[in-house]
Amino acid sequence: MTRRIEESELIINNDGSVFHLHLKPGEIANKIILVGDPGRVEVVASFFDEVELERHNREFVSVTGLYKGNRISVVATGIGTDNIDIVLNELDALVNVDFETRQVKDELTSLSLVRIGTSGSLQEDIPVDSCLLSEKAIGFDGLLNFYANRNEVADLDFEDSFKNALNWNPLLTSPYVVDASSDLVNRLSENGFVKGVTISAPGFYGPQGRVIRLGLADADINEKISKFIHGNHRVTNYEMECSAIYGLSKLFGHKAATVCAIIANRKAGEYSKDYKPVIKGLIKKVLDSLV
Ligand code: R1P
Repeated sequence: MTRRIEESELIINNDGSVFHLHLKPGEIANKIILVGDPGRVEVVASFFDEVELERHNREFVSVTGLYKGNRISVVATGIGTDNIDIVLNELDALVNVDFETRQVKDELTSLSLVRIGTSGSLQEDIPVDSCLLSEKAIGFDGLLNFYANRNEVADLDFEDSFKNALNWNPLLTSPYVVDASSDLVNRLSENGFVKGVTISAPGFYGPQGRVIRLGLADADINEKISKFIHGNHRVTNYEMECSAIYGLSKLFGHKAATVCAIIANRKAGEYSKDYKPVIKGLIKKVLDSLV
């Protein structure tokens, strides 16, 4: 007999939907595209042959439909790894918790999650309007450190070498490093995306080394990050969700990968003139890789 999950811990709305996503069990597909921007959901859904359902609550916008006859969902997460904690836990509950008995099911479902995002490059040779597949994520956000067994899914060797190279500031949360699903990376690689290591930051300005009016605790952090090498890996880009998606997916037993349009090159100081067509092309490639 498994534990009954209390009403306060997994909140189910009166209509039977999960607290934030407002989706009911059965309303999401096993293949899910995650996007940060709620407006991007409509762009993904515009490729669907037919739409089965649309739902929204706060920034969490979801559509389930068919693409080339395959059931796919797209869910907007909004910005940040704190939102990813909500989205991943609720998506997992929708497939792996029985909402009637409030118990974890005996037979678990593994989801395939692909994030399509936007990102800033930390290497001069990765230009704006290119697309980058994150083989590994570094979490500056600390989310995974709240969960048991984080060490079992993390690349501890990479973490140590990264912290040493950066002379890690003890006032910051310890970074965690987690790999993408190799299965999804292999499938997405067929599109010829540049591969890299992505930092997810808990902010857009200071936590990504941007100075507008406020100075940084470590003014050289991005320089050190760009030069860092571990084995055949270098750190390629910043965004704000990938680490938590990889970390929680590994703990839950789901598959995850992230592909981003590079819309800024932080080394060259450049920003894309119009990244929307790049995102559109990226969505089509990811959809075709999933079916
Ligand atoms: C910041 O502007 C947002 O853009 C990036 C970051 O990860 C953050 O969410 O991704 P999205 O375009 O997917 O939102």
